[in-house]
Amino acid sequence: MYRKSTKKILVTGATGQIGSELTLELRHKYGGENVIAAGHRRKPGERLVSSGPFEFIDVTKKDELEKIVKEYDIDTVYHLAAMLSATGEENPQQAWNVNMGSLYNVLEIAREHGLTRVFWPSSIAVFGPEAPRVKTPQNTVLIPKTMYGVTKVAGELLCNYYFLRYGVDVRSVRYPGIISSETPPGGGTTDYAVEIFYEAIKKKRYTCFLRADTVLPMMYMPDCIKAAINLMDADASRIKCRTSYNVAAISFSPAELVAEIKKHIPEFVCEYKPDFRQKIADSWPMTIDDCVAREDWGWNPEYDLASMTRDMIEKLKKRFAEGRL
Ligand code: AKB
Repeated sequence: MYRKSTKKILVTGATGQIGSELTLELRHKYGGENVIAAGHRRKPGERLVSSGPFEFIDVTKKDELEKIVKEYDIDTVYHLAAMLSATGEENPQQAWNVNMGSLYNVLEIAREHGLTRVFWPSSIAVFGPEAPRVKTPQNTVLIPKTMYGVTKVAGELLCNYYFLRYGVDVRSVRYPGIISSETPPGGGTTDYAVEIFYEAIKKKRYTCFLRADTVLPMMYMPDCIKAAINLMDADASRIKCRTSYNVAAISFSPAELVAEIKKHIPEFVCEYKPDFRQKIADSWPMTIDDCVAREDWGWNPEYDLASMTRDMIEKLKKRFAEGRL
């Protein structure tokens, strides 16, 4: 039987916070030519363009997506393009269209073209205040209060449906806030935990849009990439959850993060001016129970608050010194 020897991967949302780093890691693993990066409006960084193919597509348009899938003979999709929680509240209709329209297109194309695997990130935003906020379990009530959360719950159900009905091997994790040093996030409620590092290094001051005591689940980028790749590499027999897996790493408040940053930058000062994002944060879990992901496919994060903070500051200080921040 004919078998393709190499995976042909498409990453949508490749210019975004997760996409820009995940694409490079996948290219490292599978070869630059075999990982096609797709973005929409944002200009791709130099490394993204020089390390493999890059295409501009609008993932809400099925024909644009399908053209790339056919042209490159794609068998695996990491579908990351999405609007996040805070921008989603500014334009809920667009958030629904982008998040649900694009996921529906990806799943339909996976069904029609028999794609091998699809990765789609869900989020802790699927939970609302009715769910336990401490050690939020894998299976609990999902009544999100944001449109972003609504699209993530609906998306999880759609993924599960496509698996059960059509056998599409779609896999997902519920990411917490992601902290990264390469590409800043855009439009999320957890974005403060990235902005704070840039401002601490550049200005030694930051005004936080959440209250000092707002504890949220977070994860450092190397663990975020590890979660996606380990889940996609796992044997299908180990994937028992086809909605989305809880994955946890670190939970902290802005005050705890400030105290950790001060160990490296003692003169750093943080003020607090909560805005509309506080309400979103207050509806989300504080800590996550990820025992199912640990049991099923061996999830095990590496970074804690201290090691993440040290690494972020080291990387950003270097870029600042080189005039690249
Ligand atoms: C957001 O804040 O919207 C995202 C998320 C937790 O999914 N970072």
